[in-house]
Amino acid sequence: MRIDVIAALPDIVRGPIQHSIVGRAQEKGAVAIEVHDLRDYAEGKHRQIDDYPFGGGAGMVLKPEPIFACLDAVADAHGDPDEVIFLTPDGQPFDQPMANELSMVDHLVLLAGHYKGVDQRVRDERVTREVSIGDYVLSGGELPALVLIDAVARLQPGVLGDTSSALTDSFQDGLLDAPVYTRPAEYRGLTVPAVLRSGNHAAIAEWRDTHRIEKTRRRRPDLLTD
Ligand code: 6GU
Repeated sequence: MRIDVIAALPDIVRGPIQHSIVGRAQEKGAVAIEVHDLRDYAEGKHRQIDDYPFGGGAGMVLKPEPIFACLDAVADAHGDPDEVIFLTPDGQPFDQPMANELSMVDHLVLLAGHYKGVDQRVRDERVTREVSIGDYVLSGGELPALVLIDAVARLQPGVLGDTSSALTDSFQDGLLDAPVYTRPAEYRGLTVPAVLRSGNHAAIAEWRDTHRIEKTRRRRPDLLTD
């Protein structure tokens, strides 16, 4: 899988992708990520990437030319992407089914806006999908792009040590995870539920199911009602 990220502040994206599971996914060749600095595609002495909004109003708007130029350069070098995703708070809410769907795509472009937004012509002509990571406002799409990359990279075959572990995640089957414990079995008088140490796999599975349903009912009843 290939992911091209186009960003006004590329350094925000570059740091974290070298670490953790996303870094491991790249080392394993499961995903290739390239981060493009929008300013590299801007013209003129000042390499300006944003400008005032027509009609007035607060905040700056990303200019169309550098974005079109960068998208063209990515397509020339690597072919037309399957999706061009614009990260924006007015997009479709990101969730696990969307992560699963995007993880099966060969080539994604992520456009991380900044300032007040991007010129609508980019959205009309080039963006195939608009995605939000939740109902709150961030100052740019860079952190949302990282969130999407992490969620998608960890689903690539061979990236997680245990291939079944992605399938047992919270949300993967619509329920939250059960509590987990590790050694020591007793710590400061706090013990691990005996069933988890019993070796009785059927009893352990039942304990986990019970706790997943109970936790989901308590914390996220909305997940149980569909
Ligand atoms: Cl994708 N972008 C910004 N700027 N803020 C957000 C967001 C995206 N998702 C939630 N808040």
